[in-house]
Amino acid sequence: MMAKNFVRLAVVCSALCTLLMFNGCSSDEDKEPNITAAEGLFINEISASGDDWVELYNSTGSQKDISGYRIQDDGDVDYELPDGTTVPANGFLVIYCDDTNTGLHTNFKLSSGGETVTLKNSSGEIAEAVTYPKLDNGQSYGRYPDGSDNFAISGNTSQGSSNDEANAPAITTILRTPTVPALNQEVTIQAELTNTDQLSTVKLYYSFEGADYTSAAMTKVGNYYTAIIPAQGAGVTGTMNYYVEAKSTTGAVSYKPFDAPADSYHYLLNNDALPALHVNEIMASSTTCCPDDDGGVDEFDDWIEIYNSSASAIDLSGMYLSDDLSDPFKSKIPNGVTIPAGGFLLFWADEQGSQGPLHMNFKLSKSGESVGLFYIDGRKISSKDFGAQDDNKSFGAFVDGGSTWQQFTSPTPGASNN
Ligand SMILES: [Ca+2]
Ligand SMILES: [Ca+2]
Ligand SMILES: [Ca+2]
Ligand SMILES: [Ca+2]
Repeated sequence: MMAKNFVRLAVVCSALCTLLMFNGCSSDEDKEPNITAAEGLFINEISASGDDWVELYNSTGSQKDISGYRIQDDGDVDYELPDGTTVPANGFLVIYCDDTNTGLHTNFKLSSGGETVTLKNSSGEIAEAVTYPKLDNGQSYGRYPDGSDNFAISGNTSQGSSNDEANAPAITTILRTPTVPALNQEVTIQAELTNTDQLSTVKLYYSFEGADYTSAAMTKVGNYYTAIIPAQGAGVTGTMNYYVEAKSTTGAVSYKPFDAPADSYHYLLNNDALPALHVNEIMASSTTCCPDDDGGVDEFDDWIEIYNSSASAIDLSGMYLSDDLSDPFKSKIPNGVTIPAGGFLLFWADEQGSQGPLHMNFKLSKSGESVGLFYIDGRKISSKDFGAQDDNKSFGAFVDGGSTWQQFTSPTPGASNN
């Protein structure tokens, strides 16, 4: 995964360098030929998050046979379209990038972070290449109008049909301040949009504890459309759900999250007493110490030990671990994870969630950073900043749960440090 991303990054960089180099040249002969555009065939729309697909558009009045054409992303492999593949006159053809490797289904997927899709003709010449940006679920990158040189991110997709009707402003980012609201505190929601030429309205919708959604117009302040969710009153606890809607003057609508209101963002107003849990010991660089338990293969991964100093078992379901104290919701602890009274539990910081519920989606930096345990509402339970670490030595509290930390040459993963 890392290696693949690195290769992709390298390819993007080299493509970018090439582009910059061509920009500096005045000679036309350095430019890539755009064979299909001349032929009226276009990569017209790309979806790369959730469902990955590429839509081709034929702007001419006659059917085009593209048997043997090849399509490729930034990876090393390309995919040959089968015999008999055609794009109808003034019509569209969808190629599904779902890694199934048959018919109109390619042997690769697309990166939601952005990359280049290349179409080659049956002679292997590059017919067209489109570099798309980061895309979220429900968004696509396409030509407006169909077959033109004007690209935009749309908050709506139009797989297999004209882009024009679907063109909607796209909501790229949503921010919440504060990240972890206290009881009876107002909360500011900010939305960043792109493709706003035809923007009509931006609205925030919010609902507390399952009530009907209330809408609030979002007004542009700096780069962001902004609205406020009011404070809910002293002592009021519960769940606030919210989402953002953007409408174009043509009536096209987009949402974030894209399938709102079925899906929404939320925060929790909560005043539970925080549990007696402690970040107790960490390992940030292991080569020989204490491998994890995945499938009998020794993996010398980073880990975090949590200590329950109370006299009762504690259920950690829905709490969070993070290596960034400003991003408490980084890695959610799944349901069913408990620590017995006075007990210890090891979490693996290995970015290998498929290895089980105790595997978190971050690693610890040998050069030092922070690790925190956060409650279900994002409030901090326990955290520790640490400096540069030596291989195979841990850093932990002595005594368990205490505030004085030291290096251990004999780590005690899952057991007392005392
Ligand atoms: Ca389309
Ligand atoms: Ca590490
Ligand atoms: Ca592992
Ligand atoms: Ca320990």
